[in-house]
Amino acid sequence: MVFGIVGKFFKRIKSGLAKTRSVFGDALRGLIGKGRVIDKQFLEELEDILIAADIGIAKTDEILEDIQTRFKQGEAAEGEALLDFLKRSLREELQEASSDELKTASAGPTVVLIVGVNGTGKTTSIAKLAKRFKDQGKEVLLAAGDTYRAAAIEQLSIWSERIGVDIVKQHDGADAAAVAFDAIIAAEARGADLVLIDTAGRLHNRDDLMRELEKIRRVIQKKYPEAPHETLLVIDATSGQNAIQQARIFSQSMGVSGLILTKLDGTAKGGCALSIKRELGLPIRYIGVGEQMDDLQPFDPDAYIEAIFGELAEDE
Ligand SMILES: Nc1nc2c(ncn2[C@@H]2O[C@H](COP(=O)(O)OP(=O)(O)O)[C@@H](O)[C@H]2O)c(=O)[nH]1
Ligand SMILES: [Mg+2]
Repeated sequence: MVFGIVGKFFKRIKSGLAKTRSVFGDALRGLIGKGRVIDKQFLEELEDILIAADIGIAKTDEILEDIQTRFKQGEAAEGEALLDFLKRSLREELQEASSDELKTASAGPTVVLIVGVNGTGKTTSIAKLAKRFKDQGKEVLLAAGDTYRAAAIEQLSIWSERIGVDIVKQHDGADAAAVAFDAIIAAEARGADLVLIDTAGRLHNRDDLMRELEKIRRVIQKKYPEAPHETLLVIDATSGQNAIQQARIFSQSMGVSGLILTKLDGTAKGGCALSIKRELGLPIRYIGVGEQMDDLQPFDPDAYIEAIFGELAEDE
């Protein structure tokens, strides 16, 4: 298999990105097919496809320019060569994905703070991460830091039971920072490896929310100055440019270290991984490609590009 991508893992990504592949991949192959004359019409059609997939204007312009310098105008370029060029160009954009899954603590538990707007998938992503790390033999502890709604605490409690990991929680309306602090103390006491902290995505207003999140960080840092070891911002891939706006607000005040891009299965605009990464300059750490427990995967640029182009889709 190309790039040595593991079968089962790749299957999940491939099925999760089916919408993007059926629009973007198919359109590309339709346009380029067995080759194309590089002319104005071709460039315009290609531009439409790249923009429609949400790859972003900056990257699209770059690709169009590169094509004009690499391929002779007015002459037929081989389909294979064009597709290869496009793949490599998009792949480059996603390059610096870190090879480590998560930055871990040198001593004591690794603390991961999960932030993002309501409904983006924070709580379910925490459940998926907890399951993932538990399966790797790690001891995981959840912190129900979205104390704004009782339902949010309940939701995380249900996940903790299903997955079989412990949870630290208080009543709704409790101080989220206190919950986070309790969780860290508990994690240290029992020698847990990983603490995943859920947070609210909405409070009375944005300033309140940012203050609450900052307070959580401050309180954690009293105990472990280098924590949280990761602050992952959850972004809903179906919300387009809006997602980038939200991300800016969070990353300005929260020291976000990476992104979890959810709901890629719900959009044909899977190219947003490129525009989001480019605009925010933050690495994508995990992608959500469905509602099942194993539908959160470490972001693998090679697998991602293969899945949206989809040549491998015809192999099976
Ligand atoms: N299809 C799909 N749905 C997702 C994904 N991630 C989360 N969801 C759904 O999004 C909804 C909101 O998720 P939740 O974790 O409660 O969001 P929160 O408000 O940020 O905590 C739930 O119905 C999840 O099942 C994903 O990758 N794909
Ligand atoms: Mg939630």
